[in-house]
Amino acid sequence: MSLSAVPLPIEAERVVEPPRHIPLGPSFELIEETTWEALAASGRQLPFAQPVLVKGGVKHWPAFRQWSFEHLATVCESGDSKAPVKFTDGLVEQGVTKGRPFLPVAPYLRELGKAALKPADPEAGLLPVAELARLRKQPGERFHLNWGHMQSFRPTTLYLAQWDILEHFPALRKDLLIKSLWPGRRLTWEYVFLGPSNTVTGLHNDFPHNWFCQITGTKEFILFPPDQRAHMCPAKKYDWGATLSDINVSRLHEQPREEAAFEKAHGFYARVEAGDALFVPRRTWHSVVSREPSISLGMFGLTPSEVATGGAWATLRDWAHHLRLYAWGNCTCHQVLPGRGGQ
Ligand SMILES: O=C(O)CCC(=O)C(=O)O
Repeated sequence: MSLSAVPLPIEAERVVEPPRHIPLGPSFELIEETTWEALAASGRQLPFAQPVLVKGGVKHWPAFRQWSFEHLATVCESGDSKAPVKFTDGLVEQGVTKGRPFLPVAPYLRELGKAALKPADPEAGLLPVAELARLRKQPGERFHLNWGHMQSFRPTTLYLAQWDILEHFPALRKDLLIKSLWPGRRLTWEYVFLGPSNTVTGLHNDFPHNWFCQITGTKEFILFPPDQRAHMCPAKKYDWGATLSDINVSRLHEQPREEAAFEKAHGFYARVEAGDALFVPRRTWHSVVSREPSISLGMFGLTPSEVATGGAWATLRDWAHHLRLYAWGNCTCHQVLPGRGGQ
């Protein structure tokens, strides 16, 4: 059987038994939603201190018009670039990092394209669409999310996350109007997230500011400013450029200590739809659940001084890690084999 004929496990496994206990979780308020026009009129400059969702913020990009699962599948089949790439094996933030499958991308993207034809249930998710519409009329109102949703499925295990697509296909860069989001002198680093509905990216923060752009599909984001760190249960597990959390948003009901800490947090909720751009300030804790098959792009942007400080610190930590002096056997970059340290 050829590889492309093997069915890919992109559907999340549904959990049918009724949950014994549904956590209350943190309190939230809606993220500030705005437009480029309103931001320009206000004179506000980057980097913003709080997360901001620019509705339709990348609708002017060629990528928004052209990038579909089929289009990217065709690109991935072009030239001599059919080589398999390393996927993530679902969550890398919590628990033991497992081996990551190497797969060709095009058949996976075609499966996602088929799945994207099925409409998503507007009532499912962390916040039903009707409740979101009500909250938009009540700015500042605090609310809780439906954590029962997180117990209704096991996160999809096959997720092509944080893939540096432009390294493989540099011609795609012309579809991204990067300067429209990151003007001025900044070093940017772009990567895509390609996955089905019900992918879960666990709670973590990144050291640079990030413009997160949604090309197709919808994702739910929860975000917590750096001052909420006391409630985030920072993990000892190592990841380049990020701080991870021991809170597993998918299994919160099984983590009494983490659940108690997390419940004290106050955060922002954002529903990021196709064409939106979300600004995630540096060190903002966040976790992401996809509602629909998605093509998303993250763009870290660093000034030369941020490269010299944050970048140098991350690089030093990385050297120490690879010299086995720091967090060896407890990281997202090396697979842990039974009875052995990281490999
Ligand atoms: O879209 C996702 O699943 C994760 C995005 C994210 O965590 C990031 O861009 O920092």
